[in-house]
Amino acid sequence: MLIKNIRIENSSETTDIRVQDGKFERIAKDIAPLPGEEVIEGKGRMALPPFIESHVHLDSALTAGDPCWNLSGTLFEGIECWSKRKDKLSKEDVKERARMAVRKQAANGIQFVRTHVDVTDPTLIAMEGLLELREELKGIVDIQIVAFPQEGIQSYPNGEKLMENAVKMGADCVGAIPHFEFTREYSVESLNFAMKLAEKYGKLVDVHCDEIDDEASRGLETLACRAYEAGMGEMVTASHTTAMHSYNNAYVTKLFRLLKMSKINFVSNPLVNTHLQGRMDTYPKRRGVTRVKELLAAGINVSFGHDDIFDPWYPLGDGNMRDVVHMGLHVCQMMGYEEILNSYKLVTHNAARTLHLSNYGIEEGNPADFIILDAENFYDALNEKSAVLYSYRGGKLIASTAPAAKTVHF
Ligand code: 17E
Ligand code: FE2
Repeated sequence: MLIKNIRIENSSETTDIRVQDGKFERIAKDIAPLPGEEVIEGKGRMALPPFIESHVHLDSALTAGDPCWNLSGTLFEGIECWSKRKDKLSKEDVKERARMAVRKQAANGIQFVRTHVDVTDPTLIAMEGLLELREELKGIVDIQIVAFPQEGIQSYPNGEKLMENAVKMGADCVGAIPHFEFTREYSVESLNFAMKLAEKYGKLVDVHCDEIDDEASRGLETLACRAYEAGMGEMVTASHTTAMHSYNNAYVTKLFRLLKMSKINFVSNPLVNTHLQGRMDTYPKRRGVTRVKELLAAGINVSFGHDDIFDPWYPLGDGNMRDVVHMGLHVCQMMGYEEILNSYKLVTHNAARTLHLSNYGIEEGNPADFIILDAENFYDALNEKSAVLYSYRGGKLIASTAPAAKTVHF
């Protein structure tokens, strides 16, 4: 297959791309078609490496309102609603909803997903379901699974055992939720446990860390310190870290030294955390999104996640990373021209680093995983809500969208 006249990322120039045996065989200007070769005219549109969803909860996807709506809009009421829904889970129910959610994601150009799966359930049924779906979709949309202790490790009956069992079953990453543990001591203990578990089994770590508007919630310093001391920083991710929004600047200045030394990754979920945080405030209301702009300026790796698709924590969402980027740029005040133009990196390259993907990117020799947007650059794509026209995985078309035709009658 030969794609003519395509722009790679935000390039001002167009090029041609030959895909052969599922790989980018050649990227150069003016490649002549081989006899019988399929030729696709790129028309100067933009090609990107596929979008990556670096933080979502597929086990709860598409359950909003069942059995109750989260009326307060808090994280904690969401956890209560979910706890009731958990009683009704079956493997087929989990697989079916998660599969529907992944199909929505794929339609929007996502090919790699990191999902958290709640393991505070003695049956571990959601974990079983997601592990099966991971196998089913391998090579089409790759799923990474985090063993996520929604109701705590130290604060939930047999929490440690459930975590270890989930890892033995095949989870890719170890999670934790320090801000939800009963005490500060449990919070520290849970992080020590998670790091040791990951080290023992050679797993990545992704912690729901300080997702609360409490400036005293300081799981992050413990996580970063353990990661630094174990030399595991690049394998470790701190998700949410919304308390950092409320930390005082003197503390943040001190903290950033450790964060940089530790080399840990961050995932911010601006869509969901602007909705969930600040709920106990009157006015002014905090935004509750971590300090993305400052983390990036310090050279720390940050990606954006959607977090939820129509579930107890978020009543909207159709798995489109563009919505996440749009909200994130606003709420983090990253609205300079270059910041908007390059914001796709938050849901592509930066996320690839967090997920430890190899051979990712439009380069000769890599698997031909890419998407084509109906725009010339990402600034326009974001502003005009341009469709992801094609999503190719290993050179095979896995999703396509016909752009809506708009007519103005004056
Ligand atoms: N669980 C949690 O602890 N935090 C979240 N943001 C979601 C689930 C979606
Ligand atoms: Fe989350």
